[in-house]
Amino acid sequence: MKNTLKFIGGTTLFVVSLHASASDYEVITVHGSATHMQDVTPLDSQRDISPDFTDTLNAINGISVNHNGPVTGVLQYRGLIGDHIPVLFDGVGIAGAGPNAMDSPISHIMATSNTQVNIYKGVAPVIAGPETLTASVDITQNIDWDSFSNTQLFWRGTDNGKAQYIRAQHEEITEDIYLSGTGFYQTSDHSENGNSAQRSQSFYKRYGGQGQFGLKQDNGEWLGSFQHQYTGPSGTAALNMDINYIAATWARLSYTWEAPANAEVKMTLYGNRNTHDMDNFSLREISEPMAKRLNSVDSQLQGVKASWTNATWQAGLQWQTQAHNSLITNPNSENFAIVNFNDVQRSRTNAFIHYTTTDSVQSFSFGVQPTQVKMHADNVSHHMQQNQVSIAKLVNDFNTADKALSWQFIDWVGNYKRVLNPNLDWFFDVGLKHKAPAYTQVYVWFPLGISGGLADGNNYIGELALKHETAKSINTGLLWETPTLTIQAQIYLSDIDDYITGMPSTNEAVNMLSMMMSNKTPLQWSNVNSQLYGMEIDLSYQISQQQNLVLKASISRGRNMDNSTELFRIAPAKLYAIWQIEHERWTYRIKQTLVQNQDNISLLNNETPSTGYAVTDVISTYRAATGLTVTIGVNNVFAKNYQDHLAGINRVGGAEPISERLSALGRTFSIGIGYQF
Ligand SMILES: [Cu+2]
Repeated sequence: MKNTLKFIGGTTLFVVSLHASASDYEVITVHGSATHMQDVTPLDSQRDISPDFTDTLNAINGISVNHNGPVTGVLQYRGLIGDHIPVLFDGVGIAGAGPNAMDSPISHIMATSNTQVNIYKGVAPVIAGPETLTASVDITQNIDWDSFSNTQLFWRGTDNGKAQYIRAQHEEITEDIYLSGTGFYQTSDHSENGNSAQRSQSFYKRYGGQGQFGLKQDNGEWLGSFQHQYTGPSGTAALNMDINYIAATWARLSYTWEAPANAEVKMTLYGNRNTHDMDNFSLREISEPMAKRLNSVDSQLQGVKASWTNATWQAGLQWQTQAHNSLITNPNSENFAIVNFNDVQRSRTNAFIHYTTTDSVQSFSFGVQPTQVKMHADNVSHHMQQNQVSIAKLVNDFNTADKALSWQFIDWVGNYKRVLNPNLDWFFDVGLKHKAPAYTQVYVWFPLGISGGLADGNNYIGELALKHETAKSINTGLLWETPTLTIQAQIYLSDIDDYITGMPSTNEAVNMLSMMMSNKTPLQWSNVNSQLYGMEIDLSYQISQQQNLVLKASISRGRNMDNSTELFRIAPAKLYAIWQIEHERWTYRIKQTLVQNQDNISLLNNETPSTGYAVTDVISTYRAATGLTVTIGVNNVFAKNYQDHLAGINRVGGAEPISERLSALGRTFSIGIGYQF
């Protein structure tokens, strides 16, 4: 292990990291930076048997993954879900193609040797980006210039899912040039639950590649990356359709100039393009041919970000624009065509200034960020608009409405740290932060099951008059550190005015159509007042040279204060215990997960209570020879059949009951072989 000192956003951050040559990462990765609590977790592609790194993400305290399909995980952090919690890649965002988060942000994470999940816990400073209501999640791939050229090969097979994962990466590193190429392939047949029954729509297939380069010059550095990922036929049992394909490409190019007076100027160009088809008949049974639906969507995003940093100040400007289209057709009916998003555009401009001051006992940072979000949408159409009065009204209402919208707001964030004694730090964050609506919350004009990944089974309708969300947040915590024991405890409270959630629609035409099509009363995106609060405790104890114990506990609540109800799909209380034992060439990890039952449910979103569960995983790594590691794992050792509270609701049927939560993986044996040379 080595300590690297990084210069991030005007604050000095100590990051404990291991080069990813072996699979033996330390488990706990909680850190205090100069003024913020921060969590840095290397992506563990060898020990994590989930296709989308859910095991790694779930084990970060405060994070949970809501699953609508095996490769369609929607991140939740401290009760904020989906569009409420932006996920960045190297500091900038990507636009997903689908309005239902089938290509959710975390589905774009590709494991390279240097991929890390970075979270500003508490109230993220403005340098973490605009439209982060509280915390921010950033998936980074920092180049390790001190490393050496190498090739990494990894293969894993898991028995009962017949899943395969293959990954290869080559890094070429000289003093001033870095080149890396990574490719991966993963596929799985239907997997089985704890009762050995087939899990509905649990198959997937993905592959992709990434190239990364770095070039050091006398007083500057170029960095670039390009990623393409293709998702083939993959199930999403919690949604009305499955994935036919998702083709996702992104590119980033940045230049950092070491400016005079110890300053740094950085410029980044970034963009992505995703195309995606989904349907309700290729991969699942359908009752009648006229009910066939094919939804073709695309999205693209371009942006530029520039910043100037010195020891105490950081200032910057960012602009990005994204565009979306969506067309629903029926392959058995030539006329059938619902244009549900037509050239929707969402553009954002923000500026930020951030100040940090540090002395031997305390640190303080303060930031301001004015942001403007603009959206517009072109006219829509429906094949029935000539002969159905209600549809004609909705098309006409939307097409004649003023669809050019804008929101302005200013974020204010203060972070404070005080050293109480040599082992104990106190952190306090306060923030007033904002977020404009997602395009799906504004421009859905026809009642459809478009929920931005909530997948609650309801039909939704947009609201052109939505206000932006305003979060007033505080977060405070203590960090106790000795050579053998680290304890961190945090509590948080966010009062969010105009929080956007679905409330029963009062539009008669919409309600009638929704009842006619699917016998459901739709929800309309609405502003309500909400509150999120909770706590987290992280503990790491070095029992001996060879043994380490980690405990992570989290509790979160989300309340709609307007009608005193619970927010939807909030993670229940969780406790992780990880006991790691090193013995000669072996490392054993025993992981115990305890999840409480969840009775705090949202009836409006058809949510039902869930029971708690306990699951044990055992993963052993054997260092067979230099560079050669073998990982043998048994996940869910006692073959517990359980449904996680955040699992999607089965809308397909199959061996598992319809309208109930999808089961988790049953007992799963896996073997992985990694070779680095
Ligand atoms: Cu989709």
